[in-house]
Formats: sequence, C-alpha cells, structure tokens
Amino acid sequence: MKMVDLRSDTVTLPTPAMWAAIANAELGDDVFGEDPTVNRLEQMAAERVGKEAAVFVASGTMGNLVSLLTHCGRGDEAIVGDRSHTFMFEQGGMAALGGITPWPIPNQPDGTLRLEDIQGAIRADNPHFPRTALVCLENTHNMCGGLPLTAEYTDKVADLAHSQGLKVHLDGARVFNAAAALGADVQDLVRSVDSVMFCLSKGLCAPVGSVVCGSASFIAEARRGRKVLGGAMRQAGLLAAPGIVALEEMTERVSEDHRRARDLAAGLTEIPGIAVDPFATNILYFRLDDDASITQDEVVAGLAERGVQLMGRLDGRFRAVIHYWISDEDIETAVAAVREVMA
Ligand code: TLP
Repeated sequence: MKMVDLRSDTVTLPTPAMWAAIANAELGDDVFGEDPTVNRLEQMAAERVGKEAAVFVASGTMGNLVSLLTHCGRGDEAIVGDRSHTFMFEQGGMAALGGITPWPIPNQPDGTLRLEDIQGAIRADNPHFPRTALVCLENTHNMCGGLPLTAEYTDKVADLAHSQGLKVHLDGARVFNAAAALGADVQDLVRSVDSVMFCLSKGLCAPVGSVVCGSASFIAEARRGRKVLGGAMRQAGLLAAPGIVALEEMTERVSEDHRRARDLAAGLTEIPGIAVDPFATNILYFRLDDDASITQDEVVAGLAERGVQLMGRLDGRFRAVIHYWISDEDIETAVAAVREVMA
C-alpha cells in the first residue's frame, strides 16, 4: 500500500534533479574551505536572504544551536517563545552545551511574542541577573499553526531588541513558506534580524541540511561553533548539491503545498466531529470536537491502516504537513480516510 506521509515535510526524498546534482557534484575538503559546491550553496543562500555570508550546517537544530552559541556567552539569557522549536524540541541544547538560560515568554496563537512581554523579560543591569543577549523568533511558527510572521512585526521586535543592545535570531526553518504565504520577499522577512537559519530539508525537499546566514563576522564565528559541535564535514558538496537545486527550483513552488493544505482543510471541515485550526502555509492542525467518542490514538491508527500517516500532538491536535511528494489525489485519499475513521 502506498503511504500518504503527512507526518512532516522532513520526510521528503530528493527530486530527480537533486539526484542528478548529487551524482555530478564537484567536491573538495570543506574544512579547508575547498568544496566548491558547498561554497556555491553558501554564497547563493546569503545572496538569497540578503545577508553577507552563510554557513552550511547538518540540521536545523545545529543551525539554531550554532547561532545561539555565537550570539551568547555562558551565563547569558535568551528570550524565546514558550512554544518555539528551539525551546521545546532541541533538548535544551543552548543550556546543556552553551550555558545559555532560556527565558520562555508566551507565544501568542499567531506565533508572535508580545512586545510588552519581550520588554518585560529584558533584564536590568544588576549582578543578581543573567545578561539578556538575544531574542529568538520562529517563522513560520511550527506549533502555532504554521503561521507566518510579517516583516513589519519582525522589524518591531528587532527595533526593540537592538535599542537595548540585544541581537535577534530567526529560526526560519520554513521561512520560504512564510514568504510564499505572505506574498513577501524573503529578504524583507529577515532584513532586521542578526541571524537566520533556514532548512533545505523541509519544504524545499533537499535530503539534508540547513544554512545559517548573517554578517561576515558573525558567520566566521559561527564556523567555529559548527566545528566544535563536530559539524564541519569534508566532501559535504554531496549534501550541498541538492540544496542548490532546492534554492533554484523549490522556493516558489511551496505555494502549491499551501493550496493543497487549503484543499485538505476544506475536505476536513466537512467531516462532522473535526475542527480545523487557523492555517496559512503547509502545516495544518486539526482536532476532534470535545464530545468525540474516538481517541486521538484511534484516529492515528485508523488512518495508518488506510495508508495515511500524520502526527498526533501531545496537546490532542493532529498535524498534517503538505510537501512536494503530496499530490491532489493524496489529499483526496487523506480526506476520505479521515471521513471513514470518524464514521
Ligand atoms: N521540526 C520537525 C520536528 O522536530 C518536529 C518537524 O517535523 O516539524 N525549527 C523548526 C521550526 C522546526 O520545525 C524544526 C524541525 C527544526 C527547527 C529542527 O530542524 P532539524 O530537524 O533539521 O534539526
């Protein structure tokens, strides 16, 4: 049985163009700075988001950690959303490996942090307190409906942070989805942040890797962070080559995924007992009505039996993520499967 895998856009396999790029990649030792394919990817990535420089890293988690280690010293504090990936799903790496204290403040349902909450979390200069060094944002926001943050909102946060001597890091794992959903230029979405990490291996369909972008001096320091984490790879052009295809061919097409997410939402909304959360990109959350006579686990298992995989979140929601390998027919299969399970 063909599985319709809606668990995540991380499950995407390379496209034929990516396989060809892997087979033909020109390679060298990237630790000597001699892998031409990695160098090209880094240059393209920096230009694409409008920053001076970029460094290729193994994963989004590594990219966020390298960025945090670069912005913050031991004992510094980083203001993060309480539903952010960095806070919830990265093993507390900033604290465990960097001695950085996270200060989680509430993510609003749209993924934003209130400016008043950020202001309230910035520490006074007092020897009792850690020093606040950084504010982290996430765009699109994974746990908050996959919703995008606008350039104007990001600018406001950056103005506030910069006025108090703090830096801003953006977890832009899916920032190209944000750009497509808002009809915005990705450069505007990241223009005011000091660093941005984006993933090649999610909606952009590459098999491995993320990129951290920022000023030349920031990236030079981030390379040291990547090295100490064991993330400096050798002939990494094998991995960078499909990343180049991702940047060249895949950033615009994510709006097709968003259209399929709307189709899925339209189908699910018709099914009694299902409520769909607000959404705008390739991530769609839905939930069972409060009086449902079926459990979350039963729904997930029933769908799997019908060839549809998705995630049941701890908070009772279901998450379906649309990606390159999901077709219109797959959306129909998914809607039909949910209808059957709910019946
Ligand atoms: N998110 C994954 C899982 O960790 C849940 C997913 O399936 O959505 N930032 C954001 C916003 C992310 O969603 C993720 C991955 C990461 C960072 C980490 O990226 P990787 O998995 O490459 O380390």
